[in-house]
Amino acid sequence: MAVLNTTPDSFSDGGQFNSPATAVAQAELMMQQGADIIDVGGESTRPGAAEVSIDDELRRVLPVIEAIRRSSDICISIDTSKPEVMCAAVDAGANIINDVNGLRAEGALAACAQLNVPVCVMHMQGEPRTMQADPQYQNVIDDITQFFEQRIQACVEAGIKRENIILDPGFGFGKTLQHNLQLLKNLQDFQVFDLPLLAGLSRKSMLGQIIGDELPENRLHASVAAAVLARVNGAKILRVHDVQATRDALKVCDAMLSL
Ligand code: 7PJ
Repeated sequence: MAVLNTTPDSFSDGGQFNSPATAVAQAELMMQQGADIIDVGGESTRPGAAEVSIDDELRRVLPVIEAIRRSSDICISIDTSKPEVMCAAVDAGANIINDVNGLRAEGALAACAQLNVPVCVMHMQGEPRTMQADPQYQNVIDDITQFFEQRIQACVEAGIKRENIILDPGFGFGKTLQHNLQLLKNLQDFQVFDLPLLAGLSRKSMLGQIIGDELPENRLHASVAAAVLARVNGAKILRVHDVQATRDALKVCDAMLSL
């Protein structure tokens, strides 16, 4: 899953792809490099990010989704928490909903049940503005397992097919470095649900903390290592910025795992 931000303020590629033409060119490059899914986002969820109105988010993502869909039948996911954006994006050609808020916004469950497309339910503690202030867990694995149980139940009760659910522990979303490392090390614990796991570690600040580099663009090698570790521990989908490097590394993983 290749990240395509249409935001002016995302932490690592903000402002680069916010015209349809540049966004489509970037999407095409990422497809050539081996992306299976293009994740289009119009709302930065980095810690401290400002909120975006429905209209602004629609103005950012719809022209990009429409333009990609005109030129390709690649799978497109829409990174949003707003039911209005979910519906308009699928109408414009998106195939998957990717919600960092785990479908907890009013109307999000009903919208996804109606749309009948795969949905990624991500765990986040708190909200982007304040989530990194002082994240606390009794046990990060058990707490997130419980969250997944509750969200799966809420999804199914709302009419979302269980087989349409993808789970994501939400690396960096209300988690300390220790929490993130525990999640990475024990990712296979979430296989109890027998649903696909998605992991987003690419260029995240937890990697910057480990390697001691403040600049997201200097985290390529750390990101590839993290993607490999997540794959070995059961992640089916990796959300990444650096498609070619991750694709090659995952091919090596998969060659070994297929024995
Ligand atoms: C994630 C995401 C993630 C899913 C972002 C960033 C922040 N969606 N959207 N999982 N992260 N499913 O790329 O650092 O980890 S935005």
